[in-house]
Amino acid sequence: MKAFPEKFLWGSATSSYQIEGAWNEGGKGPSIWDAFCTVPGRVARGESGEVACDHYHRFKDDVKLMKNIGLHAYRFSIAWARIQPNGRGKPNPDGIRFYSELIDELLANDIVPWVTLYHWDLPLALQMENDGWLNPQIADDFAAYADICFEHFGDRVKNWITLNEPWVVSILGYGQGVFAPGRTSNSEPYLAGHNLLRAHAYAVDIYRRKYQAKQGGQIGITNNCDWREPATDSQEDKEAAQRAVEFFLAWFADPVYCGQYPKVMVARVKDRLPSFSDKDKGLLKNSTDFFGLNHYATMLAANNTNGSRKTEVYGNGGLSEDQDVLLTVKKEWEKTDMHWAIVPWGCRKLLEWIDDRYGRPPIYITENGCAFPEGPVDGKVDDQRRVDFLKGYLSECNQAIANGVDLRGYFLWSFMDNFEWASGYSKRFGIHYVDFETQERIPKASAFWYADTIRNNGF
Ligand code: PNW
Repeated sequence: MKAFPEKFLWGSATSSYQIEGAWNEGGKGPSIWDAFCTVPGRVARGESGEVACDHYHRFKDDVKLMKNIGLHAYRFSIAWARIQPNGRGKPNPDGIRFYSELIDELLANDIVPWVTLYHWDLPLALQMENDGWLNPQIADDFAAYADICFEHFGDRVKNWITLNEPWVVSILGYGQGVFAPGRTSNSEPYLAGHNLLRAHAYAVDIYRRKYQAKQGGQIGITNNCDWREPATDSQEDKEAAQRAVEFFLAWFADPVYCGQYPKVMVARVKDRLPSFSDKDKGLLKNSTDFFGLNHYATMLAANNTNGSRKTEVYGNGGLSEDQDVLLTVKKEWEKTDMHWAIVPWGCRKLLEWIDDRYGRPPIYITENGCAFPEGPVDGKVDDQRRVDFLKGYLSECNQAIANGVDLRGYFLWSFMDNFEWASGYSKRFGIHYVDFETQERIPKASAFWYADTIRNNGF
């Protein structure tokens, strides 16, 4: 049996646009994902989050399901456009009420809420009127929105995550254009990333000055990163793998720990990488109370001088021409339905890399999981491959802890099948199966396995 530390936090996660539906109810304004889904060809089969899991109406039943598997914690996100329909100004009472009731329901069931303030569903008005994350003004807008959330929910919410995966927002939203707002550029990702970091820092500053002492919570940021293993033992490939992780993760983690971008990025991106003002540097440095990590996959990295060979994998390491890194996967590695390679030891190596670079920070894995297409047979869903995946990744987490990493919790993505962005409803990450016609939920074998694991604090 793999036993975890007594206080290890076992959770599961979702996000607003992926599960709530009710896209225009309760005074909610449109978000960039509501708009993006209407653009022909952007989302598989023209699907959208209009209804999704109808969680907005079914949240009480969903909390019951969480209680059934014994979750300690539930990570969800707040839709900014429910709180401020135009992204600015007075809070919308119905939006406040919805999240307030959800939080109360969780607490009544002994489930600790972990709240993400931004999981990609930017109020459309801020995109149309202000160019979204390209405009420096957004840092103040985001901080004002965060202030409203701290004020209304902070008496009960003690765990805040400012942003989910600024890398995805920047690279997939402004570089490759496969996510909202669908822009393609080799400079905008660095500008968007810069303003995302500033927004994070301004929100944390408000929390720390106005709320933290009184409310007694913690606040941090969640970044995503895959592991990059050197393709060969050559010095060049080792450097390429290191460079790839810096372009992926240190891009956002160095500023929040050290107040600056990694040297390798400054040297290579040159004037397309903005620089921080002294004020911003000061606010960024040490602006996270924990390291939030979303981790899914591993690739091999080789040096690729002058970007001569092209990596063509969805969700690759970013703007590859800036990195001169060629990414590949081993044929024998098993892949999920997203074509992401299942390499559990990659998770341990990444945790150790973080531990080393940032001086043993407390780490929470805020997402890990896999898409497999299994559906119900005679009312049951046998997703043994997901159970195997979880065993593999959790074993390596356990080993990382044994090796000295301060890993404090794990949130399984996802609590239920949901709207998987550009892939629509076809990619199923949930430990609960969702029938999107009837909205019936069926716990998969992995949900029962996870319940046992939580109960035993190991497996
Ligand atoms: C994360 N990539 O997204 C998100 O936080 C979730 O909302 C999402 O459902 C989950 O992972 C599964 O996709 C990512 O291309 C999307 O590297 C793309 C990438 C990574 C994470």
